[in-house]
Amino acid sequence: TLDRLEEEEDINRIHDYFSYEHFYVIYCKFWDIDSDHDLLINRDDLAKHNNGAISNKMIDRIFSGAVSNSQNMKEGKMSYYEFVWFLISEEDKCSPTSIEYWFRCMDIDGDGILSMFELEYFYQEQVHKMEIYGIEYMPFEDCICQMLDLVKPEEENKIRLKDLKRCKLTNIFFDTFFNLEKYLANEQKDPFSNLKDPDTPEVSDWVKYAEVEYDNLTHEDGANDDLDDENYDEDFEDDDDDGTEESKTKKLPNNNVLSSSQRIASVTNNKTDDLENELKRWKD
Ligand SMILES: [Ca+2]
Ligand SMILES: [Ca+2]
Repeated sequence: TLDRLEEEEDINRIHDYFSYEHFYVIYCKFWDIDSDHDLLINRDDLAKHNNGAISNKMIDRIFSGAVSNSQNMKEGKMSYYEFVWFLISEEDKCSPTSIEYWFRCMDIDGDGILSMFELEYFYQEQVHKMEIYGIEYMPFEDCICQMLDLVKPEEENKIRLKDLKRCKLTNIFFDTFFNLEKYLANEQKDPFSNLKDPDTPEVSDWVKYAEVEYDNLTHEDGANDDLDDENYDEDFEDDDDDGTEESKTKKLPNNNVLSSSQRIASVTNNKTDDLENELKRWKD
């Protein structure tokens, strides 16, 4: 029975990870940047993600085959399946899978060590952007002191995967090197505010992100479309009626107007089964 219990817990976890809301959020993000809607995005599409938050050097690394060697990636195209992996890694930089993802991207020569040279290579682009925006920045030497202090690698000046997996603030580490927007936001925050409180149930950064984005996307739907007042009200009434947890995960807000996200939803519905299978394969 113990085995079975564990198994069930596992199934619930997977289900938590890939609820309908999560599919919806990932799909909307994908659809947004997939300008010709052929369900493949290229490097320039991905560079548009979150208004260009990810550095160009990192985008190039993602498309270099560092994290995926699939046929479409070899042809410079990222599928929805690889985008899922990317987005979860991007929004939850503390999970072991994400740490591996970004480590492989940053370890340019693949020797299992993030060298000072590799770190500087990524930091240069951040500096360049901060110069353009007129933001005061730390010289690389100071930045690296801070990062080594954060990660505390076993061997001096050599950051290995196991060092990062031990570190509790890998989001700060990674954002420093390739996500300027999040790096600057982290600078404003108490670095330890992200540490998990052992007394509260653990909610991953990914789940928090997906909840906020799902809310934004479903409300945007009412606010951005050219609705007259009547439809606008109905939109929100429906939203309220569907407020229970169960219905929220089972269906989308039931608008009377064919909105952009409904069109996405109809595509999503057709694809969800395929994607779900694909995702399960990926999880295994
Ligand atoms: Ca496309
Ligand atoms: Ca290396």
